[in-house]
Amino acid sequence: DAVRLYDVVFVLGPPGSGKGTQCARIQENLGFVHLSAGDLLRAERQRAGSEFGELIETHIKNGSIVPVEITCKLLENAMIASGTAAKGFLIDGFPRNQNNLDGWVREMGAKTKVHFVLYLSAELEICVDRCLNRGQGRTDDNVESIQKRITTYNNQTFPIIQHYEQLGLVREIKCGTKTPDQVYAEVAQVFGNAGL
Ligand code: UP5
Ligand code: MG
Repeated sequence: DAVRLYDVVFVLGPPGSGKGTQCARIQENLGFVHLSAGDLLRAERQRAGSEFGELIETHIKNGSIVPVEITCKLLENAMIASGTAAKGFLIDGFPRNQNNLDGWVREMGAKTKVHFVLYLSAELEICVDRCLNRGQGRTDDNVESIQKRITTYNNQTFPIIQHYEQLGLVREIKCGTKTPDQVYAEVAQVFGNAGL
């Protein structure tokens, strides 16, 4: 059998920058399937019989990053489960550190083409407010966890964005003071320019 080459766009940016919000719109309008690594980990945490539930919750509360073996498997399973209709996959909130990137390249590098990284940037104070006001009962939407998420973002995730920047693959949209509609208008342009 020919190996299917999955089309992928990574979506990165600080906590609360609007990754999930924009991915929902891209999925609806452009035919991509939205896979949030955080949502997949939260679902695995709740799954009866999961051997990883406690480990995942500890990482989420501490704003630290779950080992790539777990996250990458959840992503690959979700890609397989979504069937063949998807135009491509938006991978939201991954890869977040060097371990994630190495694991992805090892397991998925030959099966995927990463077209670009959509980088949603926003001032960190705005991001904190958005997380605190989200009201979805997330165990990491408290001041202490948010501070830890931001530290992890600065120390571990931003270098991954810089890595892709050096490859010419980053498309940045500054989102802090824009409405979701205004951000989406720019997102749609980025995808259009990429022919996606
Ligand atoms: N909002 C959105 N856009 C707005 C706008 N333009 N103007 C005004 N308000 C706007 O948005 C956040 C809130 O802001 C919402 O209320 C929204 O309505 C509003 P959202 O779209 O949810 O932002 P998003 O960037 O998705 O924020 P999220 O909190 O999900 O980002 P994180 O990166 O912190 O969370 P994630 O779920 O990706 O990860 C959580 C944890 O899981 C990590 O800390 C880590 O512990 C673990 N994890 C891993 O270990 N590995 C992974 O690969 C992924 C996650
Ligand atoms: Mg999200």
